[in-house]
Amino acid sequence: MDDELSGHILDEYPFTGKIGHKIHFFEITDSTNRVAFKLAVEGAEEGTVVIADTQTKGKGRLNRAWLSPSGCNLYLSIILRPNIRIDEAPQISIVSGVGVADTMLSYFPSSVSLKWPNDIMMNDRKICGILTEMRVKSGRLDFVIAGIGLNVNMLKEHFDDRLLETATSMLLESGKVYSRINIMAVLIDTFEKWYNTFLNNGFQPIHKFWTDHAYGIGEMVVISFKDTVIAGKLKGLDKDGALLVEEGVGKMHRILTGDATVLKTPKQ
Ligand code: BT5
Repeated sequence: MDDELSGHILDEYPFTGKIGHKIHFFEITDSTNRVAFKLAVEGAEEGTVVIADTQTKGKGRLNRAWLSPSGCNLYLSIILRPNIRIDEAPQISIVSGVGVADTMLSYFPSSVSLKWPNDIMMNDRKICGILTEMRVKSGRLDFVIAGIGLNVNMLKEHFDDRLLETATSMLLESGKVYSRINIMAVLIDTFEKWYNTFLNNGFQPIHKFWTDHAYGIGEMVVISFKDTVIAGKLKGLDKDGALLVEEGVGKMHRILTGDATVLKTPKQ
């Protein structure tokens, strides 16, 4: 595949905003989130980006693995230092999802949706996962790492059997090969736009975008977290970013963490 992503290409690219003013590129690393976390602990500025061509230990949530083959996808982590309360930090996960979904909408205007808590879906398949990790220092939010894994030119042979059923890439959706540097530039720009919207105007505009593009609203959903399972109707996000699931009539659960399985009703 001739879609090269290198330190040299990134050095030449005019990232003019706050995000991407400093980019650390690795041909190979274990996890860009781990590297970004370490840099942030050492004092790296907000907007610093860590990106790799491939990861040997790409992380999902709850110690799950993120499949990270070389030469085809984007694996990047952004250091953010928002001046918000600790209990507002999970909203950064939603802000990040909105940034990626809006990026995808400029390539695929009709088939992008956001699945709680952190997946970007394309035609019912996962095209991007987001892992946010934070550090609290002296009782205050020190930083948040927004880790984004976006499947750009990934081919069927890159997936294992299980992911073949559940995952996709931009190439698989359109038959086109994309320039990763161009996608990254749009992603960084769009991410910054939504991050600034959040900082300047609060969570409400993020909530609106998420709701307008949510996956599975009104459908039955099963939420699992550790040993707890809740089944009910997916109602949306509350004003703070928690998921609302209605079990039976009127018994509303406010869910902050977990995995969602949407049980889609077959289309007539
Ligand atoms: C996520 O976790 O979706 C968060 C993934 C974040 C990855 C980025 S890459 C850059 C940065 N550095 C890191 O080390 N991580 C971040 P979760 O919701 O737990 O989903 C993980 C599940 O997604 C796995 O158990 C698989 O089922 C599936 N999966 C793994 N690799 C995938 C891929 N490339 N595309 C689609 N699905 C995948």
